Amino acid sequence: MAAQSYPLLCLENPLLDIQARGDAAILEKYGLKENDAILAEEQHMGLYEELMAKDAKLIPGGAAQNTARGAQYLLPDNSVVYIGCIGKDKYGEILKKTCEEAGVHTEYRVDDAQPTGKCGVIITGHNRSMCTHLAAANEYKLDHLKQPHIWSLVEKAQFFYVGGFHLTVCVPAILALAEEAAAKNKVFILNLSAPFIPQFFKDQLDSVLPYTDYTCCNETEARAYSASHEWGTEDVVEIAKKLAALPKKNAQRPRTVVITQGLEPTVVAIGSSGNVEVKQFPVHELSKDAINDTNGAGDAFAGGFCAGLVQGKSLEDSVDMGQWLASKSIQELGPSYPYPKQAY
Ligand code: 26A
Repeated sequence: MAAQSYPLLCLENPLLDIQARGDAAILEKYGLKENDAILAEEQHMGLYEELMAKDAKLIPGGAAQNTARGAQYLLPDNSVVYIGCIGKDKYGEILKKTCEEAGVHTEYRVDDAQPTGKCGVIITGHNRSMCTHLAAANEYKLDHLKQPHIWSLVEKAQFFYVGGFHLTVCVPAILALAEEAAAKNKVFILNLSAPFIPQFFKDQLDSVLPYTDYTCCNETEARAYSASHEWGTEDVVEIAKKLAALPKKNAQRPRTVVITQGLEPTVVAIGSSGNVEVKQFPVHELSKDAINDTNGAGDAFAGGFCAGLVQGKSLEDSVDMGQWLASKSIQELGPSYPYPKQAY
């Protein structure tokens, strides 16, 4: 029997979110900013138990895994496969089951030694601070991707979505997907994921960026990219234009840069040989009372946007699908989507 094919293949770090409401005191205790995402160090290890004691909820997370579930929410059955590394434990089982229920096919590497990764999420008002202990998620290996039954899924996929967070884990696997996309004129999408990626993983990011057909980020990540490359501008439109105009491996497609900025309009820059076009799309505003929490809003946007691309929709429609799914997700607890399914 011919193996199943999935048009959209996503790669990144499967994590379980441990999410609770918090306050300035707990942020200060662990040296966290109210709206940020960082990698946990020794001094953060007590955070997870402290959040559990605050009646934290365990919610499936991992940025690109949220995006994979989001895209599948809007696409026909069997459209999305997600790849990453989990541990041999209960948390890993929860992630697998959640993806299955969302109709996302998973091909996890299962690490023998490390537990499934977790992300402490502290909610204060409409902000979320995330502190990730990658554990097993840090053990993803190119060998896993190159196994024949998995590489055949890569060969059958037409769209690749990689979370920039994976730049801290396995650049060779990201580049293998990027090369496949460039060689066969498939679509490669990268999310910058967090300010610390352009800041501290600049070289890794710069090795992948030339392959991107779509580069997605929010305004803070865009500014962090500009700062780390000494562009001398904080203007989101300027940064979008400059990102779009960076060198590109596959000259058959222009680079499209998509920058979300919360309630402000989504900025899109499309680069084609020295001539960059900019468009802005206002968001459909949600009343503040309707917001549950913003954890996963950007992932949901990316999920809706990718679903549009996979369906061959216009840029305008794809952005609209992203904004629609983001507004649905922020009305749920954590990076989740409404069930029973709502139609776009
Ligand atoms: C490497 N890091 C820091 C991370 C993450 C991450 N996903 C992958 N790698 N830090 C936070 N997240 C996820 O981001 C989602 C919200 O956008 C969280 O698990 C959360 O679900």
